[in-house]
Amino acid sequence: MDAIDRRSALGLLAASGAAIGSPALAQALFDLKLPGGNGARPMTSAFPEKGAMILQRTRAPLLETPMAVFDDGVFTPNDRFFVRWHYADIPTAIDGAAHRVTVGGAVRRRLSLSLADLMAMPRFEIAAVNQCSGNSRGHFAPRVPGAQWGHGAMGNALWGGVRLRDVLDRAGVAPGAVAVRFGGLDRPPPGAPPFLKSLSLDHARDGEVMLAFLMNGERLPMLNGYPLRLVVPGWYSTYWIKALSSIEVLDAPDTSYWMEKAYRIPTAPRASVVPGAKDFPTEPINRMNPRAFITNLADGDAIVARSPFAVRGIAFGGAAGVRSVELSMNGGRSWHPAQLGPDMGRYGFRRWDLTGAAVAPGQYRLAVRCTNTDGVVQTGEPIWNPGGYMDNRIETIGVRAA
Ligand SMILES: Nc1nc2c(c(=O)[nH]1)N[C@H]1C(S)=C(S)[C@@H](COP(=O)(O)O)O[C@H]1N2
Ligand SMILES: [Mo]
Repeated sequence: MDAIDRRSALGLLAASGAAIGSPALAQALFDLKLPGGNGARPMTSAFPEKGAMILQRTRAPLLETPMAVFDDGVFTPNDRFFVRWHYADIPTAIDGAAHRVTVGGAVRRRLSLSLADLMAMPRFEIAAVNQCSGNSRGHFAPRVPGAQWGHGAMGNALWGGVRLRDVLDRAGVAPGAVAVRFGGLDRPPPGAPPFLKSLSLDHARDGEVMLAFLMNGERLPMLNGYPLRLVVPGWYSTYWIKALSSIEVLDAPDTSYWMEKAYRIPTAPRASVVPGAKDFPTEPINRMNPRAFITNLADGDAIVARSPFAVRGIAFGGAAGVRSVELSMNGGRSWHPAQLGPDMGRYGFRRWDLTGAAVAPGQYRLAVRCTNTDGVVQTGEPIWNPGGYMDNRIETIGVRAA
């Protein structure tokens, strides 16, 4: 019952603007190595329930996970999990026992469910990557506005809670309903649209979309949506509404701001258009694409020449599982299959590793690519859209064998 009983207070957050600016808490700089420079960010440990994070913005908080954290295991620890909010007015204290999520709109019975109500329902658990639509945006060339993330606006957790389908069935979806809209406890400034996102009714009822009150077996950190969040496996986290407080069944498609105007991608292969393009058809961002990263070596590292060396990392298939991961030692001219770690669920991170053959002294460009179970493979081709979304270009790093 831990997930209900504890009352969380983020009193610190109110003061964090001041706290983070103070020399005692501002720590070393972390260089995200963004193309064109300007990648240095302070590290901070000043946020409640969070360890050392890369500070992208204080209010509303944007905290990035350092790549080395992903080397420790496929489940990202809650205290190192990235954070992203749109509006500064976020919940800072929630009494879990008093929290309610309402289910309304086109339903037979309006519901107001407590966490205890949800905990009494059949449980569901799934490993899934939560990745911001704009993860890696800082690597776009030419640059686009928005958070200049490196690759750490992602994380994988084991989410525990209940299926959205079961909640909707309890309310009874009215005939003719087409979509379901979700909102949380954060508040927009005057005049700005509330952060609401919606899914088609079929998607909402697919048995995978869930309401999570557990993250890696513990209650969610306040900054990651305590006490309850939506989890949409395989889809970008813009839909994963935090501090979930309202579920609204709609009898017409959602035309509100955050679906109609924001988080839209070009309807084009890889959501990519010519830089600067403006007039192109768009659609709401949706399924994630495959990605792979090297986690035990960073750009500029040295390896020992004439001796086998270990390379490892993580991969995920996006809206599908991981079929294979391959490593190149020559910038992508030839590829070697990596060994995959245990499958912890198709929407989660998958470990990969490979023992590189002994190489002569010199410079090498390592590249890693993932193919998912739908047969989609990463490429090195440029990707560009004005939102800075869906980057999944092949990751490469330079290493020196000496
Ligand atoms: N209530 C609420 N939920 C939200 C958001 C928000 O601003 N408010 N941002 C979304 C976006 S764009 C992202 S990337 C994820 C970030 O989840 P995290 O902070 O747990 O990593 O939350 C999503 N859910
Ligand atoms: Mo996001």
